[in-house]
Amino acid sequence: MTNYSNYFGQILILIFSFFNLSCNDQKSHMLNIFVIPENAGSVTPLSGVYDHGSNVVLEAINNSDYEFTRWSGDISETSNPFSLTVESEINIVAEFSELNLPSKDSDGDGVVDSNDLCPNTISGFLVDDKGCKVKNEFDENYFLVWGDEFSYDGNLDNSKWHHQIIPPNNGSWWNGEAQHYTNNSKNSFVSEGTMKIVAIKENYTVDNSTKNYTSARLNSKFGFKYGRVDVRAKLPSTEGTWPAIWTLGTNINEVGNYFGDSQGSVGWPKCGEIDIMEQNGWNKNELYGYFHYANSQGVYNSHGDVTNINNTSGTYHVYSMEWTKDKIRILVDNKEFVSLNNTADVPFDNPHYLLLNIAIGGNLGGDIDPSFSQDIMEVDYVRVFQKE
Ligand SMILES: [Ca+2]
Repeated sequence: MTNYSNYFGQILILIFSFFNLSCNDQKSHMLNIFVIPENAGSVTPLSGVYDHGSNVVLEAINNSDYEFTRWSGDISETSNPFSLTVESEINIVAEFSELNLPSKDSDGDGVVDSNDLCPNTISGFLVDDKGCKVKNEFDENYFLVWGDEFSYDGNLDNSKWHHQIIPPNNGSWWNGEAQHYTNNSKNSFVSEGTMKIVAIKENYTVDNSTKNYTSARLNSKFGFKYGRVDVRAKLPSTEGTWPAIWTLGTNINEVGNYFGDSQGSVGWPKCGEIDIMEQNGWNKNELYGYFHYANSQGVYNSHGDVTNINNTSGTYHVYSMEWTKDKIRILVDNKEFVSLNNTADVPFDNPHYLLLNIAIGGNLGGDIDPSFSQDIMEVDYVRVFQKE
């Protein structure tokens, strides 16, 4: 009798072997790669499907502030790169750990984490040496965003200040003023913790236009919309000096100013002007705070007031402005003396920059003391604050 069972058994083995062989030949497997912590780094290659028997070289690449620790999941390895043969579906975890870097500054405020008592400072605010925002001394809702303490010597900090020196009105400045503005260090410099703007009686020629006085007119290289400005200053006292601490819209199209046409070109008075501090040349016991602007019909308008003040050249006063979407207030020594409602009819919702200057003569300087030789505006600090 033929042994069918043996014959059948051999066929079964053959079929099984063939099936098994062909399966293994064509089989592919999923390689799943995970990174912990998620933002700590990456692995090459990425997760994917690999043929059975493939050799894969895994390399873990750390992001800054992290280092690779080990491979885990279905394997346990520390070498990197690491080579493995794919023979089944495999899950691999690349583990990283955060470096405890002495130079790490998580909130990017310039103070390293180990010294930072306020490690989550919002970008845009300046901080003290403890990494904490600097509160306004008059209003705790405001924090420092820009300023100059003038704690250096020599030329003004070029990263903060622009000298406006091109006369915009046919070789002259506006308002019949008698000076040229220069970037000469004798007209503006920093010493002993304060910045000096010095108006000097001297002949000076620009483009064939000669004036008998020089001075400086500074633009902040910083524009801001809403906030509080505090400038602590002593003012010149000589008859004919017209000191000013003020703002213009960064969209003004005035030739030679810092912003040029980079933020628009609407012209004056559409750009808006806020006079935080002005004095005339003949009464140094008066202080002007004024707003000049074009109303919503494009018509020039102004609003302002005058207040009494004593000893502006002998003692420091703080000249301030608080600007919100609802109101603009002008203050001296934190006492408001004029304000403007910031309605749809006034154009004070675009960024402004700061100007500091001494003009000589002209509309608000008036007659110049014939014995004038020079006079100074001395500025202890300029600070701009905003709310969070
Ligand atoms: Ca920090």
